[in-house]
Amino acid sequence: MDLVIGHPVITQVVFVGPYGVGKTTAVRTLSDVPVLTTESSTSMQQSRQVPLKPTTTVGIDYGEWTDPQGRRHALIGTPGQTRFSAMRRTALVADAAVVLWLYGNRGDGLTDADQWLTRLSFETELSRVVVAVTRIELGGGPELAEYRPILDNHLADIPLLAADPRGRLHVARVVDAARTNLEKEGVRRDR
Ligand SMILES: Nc1nc2c(ncn2[C@@H]2O[C@H](COP(=O)(O)OP(=O)(O)OP(=O)(O)O)[C@@H](O)[C@H]2O)c(=O)[nH]1
Ligand SMILES: [Mg+2]
Repeated sequence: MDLVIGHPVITQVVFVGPYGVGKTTAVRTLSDVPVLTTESSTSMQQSRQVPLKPTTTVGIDYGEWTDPQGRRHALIGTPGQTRFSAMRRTALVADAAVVLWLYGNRGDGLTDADQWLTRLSFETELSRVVVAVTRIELGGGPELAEYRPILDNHLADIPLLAADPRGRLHVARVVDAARTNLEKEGVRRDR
């Protein structure tokens, strides 16, 4: 990968969430430079709710994206597996915007959302977090609106979107929401 020294990146957007939800996919979908990944082959068995996939992120995935207004974003994928959670915490630097990707086709989707927000509340400020729910169209999980009270329980007005990590426009919308949210957070801090 060609990295240009001193290349200005304005926003760091960190993707977090459960194993296999699509964090690496989202980085690959949107990045306009070759993505640097730390994927390793996995021997994890397919379980009821987790897709079988040949690789898992053990460190950081890194891509970059220039939005239509010319703003440059670093896209950072983190590992979903608990055993690599130290890497996630390392990526959650103080000035990062955070996207929590969740499965939208799981019966326990609301519990999962609640547990991830609790976890993140110890690792970052929830005012930096936006929530992106995948796979809603597959069914089997809650309606998008059902996530709202769970989110509000942690912090009012956490942005909530449905998005497919494989869709470029979807991921662009999510990253834009994360950037906008971070800017609002900046305004709140300046007051
Ligand atoms: N059907 C469907 N598949 C999806 C969707 N989003 C992601 N996927 C698939 O789910 C898989 C996600 O894999 P990864 O991107 O490696 O997931 P990850 O979150 O990086 O996983 P870890 O790094 O292991 O935590 C890919 O095969 C995607 O194509 C979706 O909305 N619908
Ligand atoms: Mg990954």
